[in-house]
Amino acid sequence: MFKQFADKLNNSKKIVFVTGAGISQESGIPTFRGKDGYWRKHDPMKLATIDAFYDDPKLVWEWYEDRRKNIRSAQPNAGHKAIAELEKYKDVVVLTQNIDGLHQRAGSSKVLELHGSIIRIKCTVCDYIDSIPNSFDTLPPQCKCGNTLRPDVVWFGEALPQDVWQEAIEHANSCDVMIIAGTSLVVSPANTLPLYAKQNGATLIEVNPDETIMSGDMDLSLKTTSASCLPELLPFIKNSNL
Ligand code: BV8
Ligand code: ZN
Repeated sequence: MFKQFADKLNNSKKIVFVTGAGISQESGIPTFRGKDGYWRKHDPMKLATIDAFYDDPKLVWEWYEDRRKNIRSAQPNAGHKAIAELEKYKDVVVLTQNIDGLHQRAGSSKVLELHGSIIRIKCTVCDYIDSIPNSFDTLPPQCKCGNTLRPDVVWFGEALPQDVWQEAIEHANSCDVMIIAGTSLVVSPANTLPLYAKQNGATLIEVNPDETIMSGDMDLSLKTTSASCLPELLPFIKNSNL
């Protein structure tokens, strides 16, 4: 699959991965827009908003608790593991839209969570932030300041954490290969990262069984799944010295 880019991959210094829900699909985690994305007939796009949270914080918490239970019982797949393995040979950075933490569980050390993490909570008012306890006595859980706690994720209409976003742009601007795996590239500003890399002359490789809005701008668009495809990268990288 990667034969025509063997030299580019072999000589690459820095590889940046931009990933989305599709890379965790083979770990049994529903994607956002796929037919399996709906929860109790709720459209995830509608639930992942501050308005939905203030309308019905218990419902939104139940949604995250359901997802968290599913994520806890999930395992990183061959796609996550291949990316982690590549770190032995190249400078690898993962810019993920996923809040599931599976890249880190696979062993990736440089992961930027553009949209936050489901295993962190924060207060809606004070600056309390913490990793999530195993379970809550009541939903929505309360902060010691008396206000409501929320998952430390970025909801639609909310800005991304600026320090994380600025760092993500720097990585996109300084890579020589960008691999975009398992994302529909519908959500902004994450979907602008390939543009930064392209402007920097990087080689863009897409891994997605379906067409995306940027498939035409890719140097290589592999219409397959990430768990079956990404392990095939290793032979092209292994025999190159750092
Ligand atoms: C912001 C965290 C500004 C929570 C998420 C109108 C037009 C354009 C843009 C907008 C608009 N209205 C609003 C906007 C901006 C909005 C946006 O982009 N909306 C889209 C829907 C149009 N963006 C925002 O609101 C962002 N914030 O702009 O702030 C601002 C600035 C200053 C001050 C205030 C505000 C915030 C966006 C982040 C939202 N949070 N997640 C949670 O997860 O619960 S987004 C969430 O959805 C995910 O994180 C992810 O980013 C996104 C889902 O996209 P994908 O991951 O790509 O998943 P999807 O299901 O779409 O696709 C899966 C793909 O995988 C498919 O292509 C499929 O074919 C493929 N696939 C499937 N199986 C496999 C596979 N590929 C490989 N292998 C497989 N096995
Ligand atoms: Zn508080």
